[in-house]
This record gives sequence, structure tokens and C-alpha cells, in this order.
Amino acid sequence: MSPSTTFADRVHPDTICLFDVDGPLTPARLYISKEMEVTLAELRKKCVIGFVGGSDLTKQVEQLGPNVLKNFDYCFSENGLTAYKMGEHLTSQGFIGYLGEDRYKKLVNFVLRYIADMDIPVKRGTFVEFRNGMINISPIGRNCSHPERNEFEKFDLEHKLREKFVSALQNEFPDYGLTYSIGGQISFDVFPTGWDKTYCLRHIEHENFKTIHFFGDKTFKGGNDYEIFSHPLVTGHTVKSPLDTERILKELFSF
Ligand code: M1P
Repeated sequence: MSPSTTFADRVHPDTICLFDVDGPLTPARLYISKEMEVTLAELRKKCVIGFVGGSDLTKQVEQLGPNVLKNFDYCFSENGLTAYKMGEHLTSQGFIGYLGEDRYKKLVNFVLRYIADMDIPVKRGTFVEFRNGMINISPIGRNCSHPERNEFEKFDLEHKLREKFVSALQNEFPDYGLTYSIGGQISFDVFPTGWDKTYCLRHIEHENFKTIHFFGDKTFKGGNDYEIFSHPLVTGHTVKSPLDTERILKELFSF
């Protein structure tokens, strides 16, 4: 039986739990565990559930499984710029619509030149990934291997490559109204200011949820979960791992 769209079948139909993907639901860029799937299925009997991540839907499907649109009430990719409710697509805005082709071209040209001049141990491919509501920029390139991404993360921690890159972009394009967010291991996201994870709240506003829980790992100021975690309508939880998330859920909802 497919779950009700009014959520009246839940013990707490006026409560929603939203999860960041990397960290709270899966280890970084890896896959959801059987245990977490079982926990979420139990939780869904209690309240409404959704995820909100920076990645695009294709990657979230890889991480959360092929039935993701069925297993979550709300699926928010690219912070909610691509959104689904009960498997149905909801309309949202796009990055090019906001920026315009000319300004976008100047930005990408600058990025590619900057990466070409970077002296780093390994470069692979897909340095700019164009998504619906943002671009994702990676100095090593998105199609590096898993060991290569771990190495890059360590190298970046030491050399602050991404931080310097972001400063260069802020200096070059001060009037673009963009936010730069270092959320993962090898890249950073670029999106119009305000299109952070709080963007997804626009899609649930009319549901008038009394409680909105959010689980994130980068909830500190400057982290890509900070804005939604500290939003006045949201009860934020900082977690270190999927196990941490499961523990808090079981305490909160007594199962
Ligand atoms: O969810 C956090 C980030 O995950 C990926 O980052 P990286 O590949 O650098 O680990 C990206 O999908 C990024 O967009 C996202 O914010």
C-alpha cells in the first residue's frame, strides 16, 4: 500500500524529519546501510521523512538506492532546487535563469583558467559540474577514484586550496550574489545566496508542520548545514555518523 499524501497515516502527521545525506544517512559518498533503511521505514510510520542534500538526484539514488522516490516522502536534491513529494516532481528555479548565460560564461571561464594554473598532485576530469540550481567545482575533478578523493581531502586540509579558490572567486565576482559552500571532500558548491538548504523549506511551507527536525553533520557556522540547522522554524541535531542519527531517532520517537 502506498503511504497517504495527507500523512494522516502517521503517528505524528505534523512532524517532519529532514536529513542531510552524507554523514547523517550514509558515510561520505558511500551507501545507505540495511540497518538505516529499516530505521527509516520504522520512522516513516511515526512521522513524515525527507532528505535534503547538495548533490544531484543521480548521486543520491546511487547512495540511497533505486527506490529513493518511494522510500522518502520528500526528496530534495541540490538543496531543494530539484524536489519531489511522494515521487512527484515539484517545480523550482534554475541557476542559469538566475545568472544569465553571459555572466555564467565569465564565471566558468575564470574557474577553468584557475584550475589549469593549480599545481596539485592529481587531476582527473569533470572540474565543473553543471546542475539545475548550482554548479559544483572540483580542482581534482569529480571522476577521481575513492582513494584519490581521500588523498585530495587531506592535501586540501593542509594547503587550503578550496578556501583560496573561493576567495579568488569572491574577489572576481563581488556583484554576482553567489554563495560558495565547501560541504564535501573534493569540491565546493556555488549557488545564488539564499539557495542553501533552507531553500527546501519553501516546498513544505504550506503543510504547516508543527515540528521540523533536521539532522546534519556540518552544522557549524560556514558549514553547508548551518543555515537550515539554525533556522527559527527548525529543530536542529548535529550528528557525526549514521549510527548517531539512528540513536537520536530512537530516543526521540521511542522505537
Ligand atoms: O553533500 C555534500 C557534498 O557532497 C559532494 O561533495 P564532494 O564530492 O566534494 O565530497 C557534492 O555532491 C557536493 O555538491 C555536496 O554539497
